[in-house]
Amino acid sequence: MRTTALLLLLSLGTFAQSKTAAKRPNIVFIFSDDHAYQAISAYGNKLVQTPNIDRIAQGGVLFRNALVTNSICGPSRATLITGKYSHMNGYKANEGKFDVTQMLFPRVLQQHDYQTAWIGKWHLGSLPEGFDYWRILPGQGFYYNPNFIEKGKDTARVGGYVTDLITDFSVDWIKNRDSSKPFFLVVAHKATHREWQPDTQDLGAYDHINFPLPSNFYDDYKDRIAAKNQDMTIDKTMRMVEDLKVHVDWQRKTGLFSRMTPAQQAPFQAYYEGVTKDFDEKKPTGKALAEWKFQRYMKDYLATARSLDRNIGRLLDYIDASGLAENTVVIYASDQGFYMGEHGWFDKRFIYDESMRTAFMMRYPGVIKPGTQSDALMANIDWAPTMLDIAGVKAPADIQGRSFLPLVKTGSKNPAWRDAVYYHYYEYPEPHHVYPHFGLRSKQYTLVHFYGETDSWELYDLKKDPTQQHNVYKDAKYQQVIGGLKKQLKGLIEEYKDEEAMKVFNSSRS
Ligand code: SGN
Ligand code: CA
Repeated sequence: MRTTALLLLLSLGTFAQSKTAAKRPNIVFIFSDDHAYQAISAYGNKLVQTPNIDRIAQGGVLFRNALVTNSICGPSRATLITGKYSHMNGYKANEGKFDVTQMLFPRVLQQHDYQTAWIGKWHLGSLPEGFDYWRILPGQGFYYNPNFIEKGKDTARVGGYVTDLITDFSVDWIKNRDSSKPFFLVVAHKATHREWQPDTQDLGAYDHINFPLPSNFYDDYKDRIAAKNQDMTIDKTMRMVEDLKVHVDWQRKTGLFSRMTPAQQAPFQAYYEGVTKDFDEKKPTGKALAEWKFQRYMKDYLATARSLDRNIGRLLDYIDASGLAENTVVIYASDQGFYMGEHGWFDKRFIYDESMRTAFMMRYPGVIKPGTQSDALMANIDWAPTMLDIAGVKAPADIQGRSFLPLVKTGSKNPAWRDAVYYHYYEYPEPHHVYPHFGLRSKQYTLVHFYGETDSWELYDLKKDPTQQHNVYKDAKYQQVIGGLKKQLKGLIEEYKDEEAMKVFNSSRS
């Protein structure tokens, strides 16, 4: 009799446990590459619409101050999966092999019975760990007919357009997963990375738009040594053939074009021959050339983003139609911000606004009220601990970020939060000659120290100078502010244990 009761109790226990397990939310993390918040309608862009990305924001929260701690690809990915700064996870630049033997939060999820998968661009040198399934692009990957490396299988070339393929693989994985467990899936797109090759159906989608030049397109970089030293202007750095597809040798089909099938190449070639004709007729030089390049850049970049948005719509439709939506958190984020002609630039890297600030939105039915917006200084070190929080798992002590869930939950009472984000960038000189630098960003200020071949400081008052063109570091009026911010910066360097930065900070003579 007693045994039966015990058995009953035990089985009830198991039932209760599996019920809680079943209730733990799934997490779909859609991660794009170089997709600027300026290019997203949820962030106020009125020239092009991104209705599907906007759906995620409308269904939950949009972060207006989501910041990255080192604005390039590999380091951002390493921070996503460790919740740590580059100097702690060891991946400071896009080079070498990321150490996958360290604590990775997806592995912690696995230990708590989550199924985990990474599909798409990985870009960390080593092969993934902490994922039950993965299918990744080697390195940067290709837009057309890319190769994929699949867990346990050989590398294979797959026919099609990369954004469609990554979405197809993701939907298939969700369909075929073990549905007795909750899951965490990263859908890691290649779009909208350079060299912006649109899907053939999107060619010319924005040709009717004359994009306005950013107010600081012709920035003179006065009083800014690092901005002067960079090699990332649309005018000088952007390449006519590879980036802008003008005068491509279609016979020889070099580089990226070499992978296209004749059926893919035909509309592509016809379209860019039209672009080349326009160029040859106008023969732009000087400012006219810089502006011609800017228009072409915007059109190709945004056409590439069009497929990204459409495919995100397809994934969301599947999540909704399959009944998963109610118990699935959907996140959209870009690995960093990107310049859309501000300061005359493309690319990223700098602590300045357009590269440090990234798109981030999250839909969490029943927990976050649709249409919520947050101005909190949230950073990519917070992404891992937030996802662990969603899964009900305690974050390992060495994670450096914090869950932002308490800030945005329905009925949250404005809990205490950080008032500045620490930043440290390393990769120099190639590919874009941006000096290494560290600094902080608060709601009002950006203070930054450039080091290595230079020893210089900059301060921006973001309230008075939102386009960050006036370095007021030497301005007498700001000396007191600088004293306070330097103390705060030193405190952050200590808190995050950045020994290299501390040495540089202490030896700076300027
Ligand atoms: C490539 C690009 C660079 C870009 C880096 C890093 N050149 O080298 O413009 O900054 O990737 O980008 S390209 O001609 O090969 O496109 S990241 O997003 O992976 O960090
Ligand atoms: Ca990137």
